[in-house]
Amino acid sequence: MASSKPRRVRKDVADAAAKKDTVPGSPGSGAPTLAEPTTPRSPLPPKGEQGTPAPMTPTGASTGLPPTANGQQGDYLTASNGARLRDTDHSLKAGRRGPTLLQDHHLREKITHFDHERIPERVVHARGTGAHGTFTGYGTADGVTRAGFLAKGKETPVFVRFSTVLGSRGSADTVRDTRGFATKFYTDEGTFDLVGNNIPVFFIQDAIKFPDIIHAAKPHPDREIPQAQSAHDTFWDFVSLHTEAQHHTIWNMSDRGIPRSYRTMEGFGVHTFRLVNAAGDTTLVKFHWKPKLGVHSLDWEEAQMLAGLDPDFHRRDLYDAIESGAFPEYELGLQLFPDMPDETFGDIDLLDPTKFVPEELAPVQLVGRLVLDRTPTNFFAETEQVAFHLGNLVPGIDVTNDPLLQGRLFSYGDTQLTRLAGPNFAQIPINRPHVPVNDMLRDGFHQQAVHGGVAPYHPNSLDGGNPFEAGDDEQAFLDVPVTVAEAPKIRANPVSFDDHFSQVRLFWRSMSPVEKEHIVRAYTFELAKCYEQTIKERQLQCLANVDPELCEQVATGLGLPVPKPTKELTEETPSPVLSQIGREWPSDGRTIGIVVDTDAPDAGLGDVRAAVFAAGMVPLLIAAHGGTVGDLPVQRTFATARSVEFDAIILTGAPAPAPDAIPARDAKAGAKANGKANGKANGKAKGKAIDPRVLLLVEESWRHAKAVVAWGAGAAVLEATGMVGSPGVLVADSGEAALAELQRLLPAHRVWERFPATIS
Ligand code: HDE
Repeated sequence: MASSKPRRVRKDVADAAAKKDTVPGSPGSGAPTLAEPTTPRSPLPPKGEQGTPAPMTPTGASTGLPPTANGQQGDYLTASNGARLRDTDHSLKAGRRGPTLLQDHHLREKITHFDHERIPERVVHARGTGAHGTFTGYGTADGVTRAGFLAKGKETPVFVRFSTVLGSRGSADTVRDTRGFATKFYTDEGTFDLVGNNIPVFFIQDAIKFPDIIHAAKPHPDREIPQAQSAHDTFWDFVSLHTEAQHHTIWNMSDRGIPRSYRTMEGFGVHTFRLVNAAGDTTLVKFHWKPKLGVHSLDWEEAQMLAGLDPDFHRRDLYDAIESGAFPEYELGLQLFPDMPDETFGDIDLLDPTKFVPEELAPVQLVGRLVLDRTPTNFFAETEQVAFHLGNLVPGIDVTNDPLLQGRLFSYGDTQLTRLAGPNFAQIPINRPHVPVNDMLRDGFHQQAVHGGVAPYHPNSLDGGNPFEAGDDEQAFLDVPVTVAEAPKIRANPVSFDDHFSQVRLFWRSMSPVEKEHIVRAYTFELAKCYEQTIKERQLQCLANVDPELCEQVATGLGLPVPKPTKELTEETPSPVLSQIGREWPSDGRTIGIVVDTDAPDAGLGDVRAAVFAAGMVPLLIAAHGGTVGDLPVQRTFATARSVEFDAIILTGAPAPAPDAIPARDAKAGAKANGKANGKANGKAKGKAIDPRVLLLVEESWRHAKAVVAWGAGAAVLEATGMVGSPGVLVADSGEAALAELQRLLPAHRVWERFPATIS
């Protein structure tokens, strides 16, 4: 019979067991498992000023908890119930060599939680990165909208998530793809989500086609390749059959498909929205984001190299810029159109999301400024759990009947039900409005609120009629009472939606010769990756309907016949603003690689580095080994530096190869062979061998049209590569002069004249 007395461990038995079983370093042995940490101390403070905003309850009231309240608190490791833990390194076993006990609740909790750490990634835009910031209104939109966050001087906290569309969460940043640019404005009138892309048009005109385009663009269902690419048969099969996709596709094939940085990328709301002012007057609008640093892209070879060398390139660039104080900035702009019954502007149907309105016809009016100045404290909690929704509108902004927009109004809330496991995703801290929430939504998975009252229905008398509906003059959101024409139910588009080619041609004609060449190369590359001949031919037919020269060049590259157009080639007026080339941009935040010879550092090195920094750029010293040169830190070594990271190179020396890097005999033979090939690129100048990694760095920079300047001993590198005299490759008299040359070259982003285009 079991004893009714509580069981006690006899001290003498416990002591004996401890003695027998104890090994140094095991719990209970008296010796710590590791030398440190053994003393409880406060958890790490949030990064700099980066504490998340104090958590709000779903009713908007602050919990009064410190900023990290949803993270770590207190000194001791605890279980999820708050009980302090003695040991988290060993499971509870029946003896040292015995089986693990089911009763080990800490083991089960730890592993169960881990087992469920992953949530489904977004079905599109899975790969992304986010940042916090502030939006400040200029007050210039007051006449057209009553949205309070656009008022003069009004500051609104925001969270932005940038993304690619096709790739999985772990895919590379620099793939050729559309980029998402989604902004959550936590306004005083509720949350407003502007969920845009870096391309102002979309693949399809009706939301019902979204699963089709995405199924076609995602990896093939049998082998699940290629990852994050459009260069495959199913993509080109769809876009060549469904020709309304051709406009978006040419933007993707242009340099816009491979942005240099999220900081040099435009954003577009794509659809036409409707603004309403205090008097109730309406205006149609298209939203634009204009980056302060201008629009700039990678070279295709750079993009491909980066996908392997630094798949996190855009993510890193964003964080580095913010953490170094070079805060990314964008201005919000509006293209405004009279709200006429036909919802067109000139002959452009404003409800067709495959069309844009050239800025020359409707200028972008700037209405506010966005500064991103804080990186997320926790990627999962913020960037991964943020849930955008086009239905998050504020008074003064309403939707139109764009059939793509209408479908999106459904999709964004719906997708979170699976991704964030239930209907209460708006209560997750990053999604919480910064105003009181007083909804009558109740219960559901992961409900965070403890709702009071007994009458979550309207009207009620039991809760005193609370909460009340807001009157028109109490900041209520009003649906604009747009007249809906009496019309038959029908599955069809407006006739104007049938024009699939005129704006593709407009875009092509707006490109500079070098950009046209890039587009030709992109189509040729992508189609050459397709296996099916009929798909290539069908896409060539589409290109024939865009422009004969484009079609001919791509067909030549593919070795296929050039088809004749089957549509009239309309005379489109170019929109010069679409070109990224030919304008000048600020050089802020650009990364300058400074090559240093540690054996003979130039005396002016420190001054140049300081001057680059003072000019608002990021100087990175590159040398044969880590450590310091004088008192300057070496930030990259020849082993870790690749040209793709830098916007320009300054050569302050001609470092010799490491003594044991290349056997002397081979170096000589190699130099001889190279010398024969091009006369100069023999890795030697004036008899001195140069580290081949430096030569590679400089040659790649040259191939990618980047400025390379040298002074002093650095000039020998340029001589060795045979580049002197090439546009944008310069030998200066001093460090100061070298920097001045760089500053002259950088505003154009690249030295485009180095490769004169052969296309007109
Ligand atoms: Fe999206 N889109 N989309 N989209 N979209 C999603 O929502 C969808 C479209 C865009 O960083 C999903 O929360 C449909 C246009 C961005 O979290 C999903 C249609 C534009 C993001 C969805 C479109 C976008 C998304 C996946 C056609 C530019 C990333 C996860 C009707 C104006 C947001 C999620 C973030 C994400 C559906 C078309 C931009 C499935 C049905 C046009 C930037 O709901």
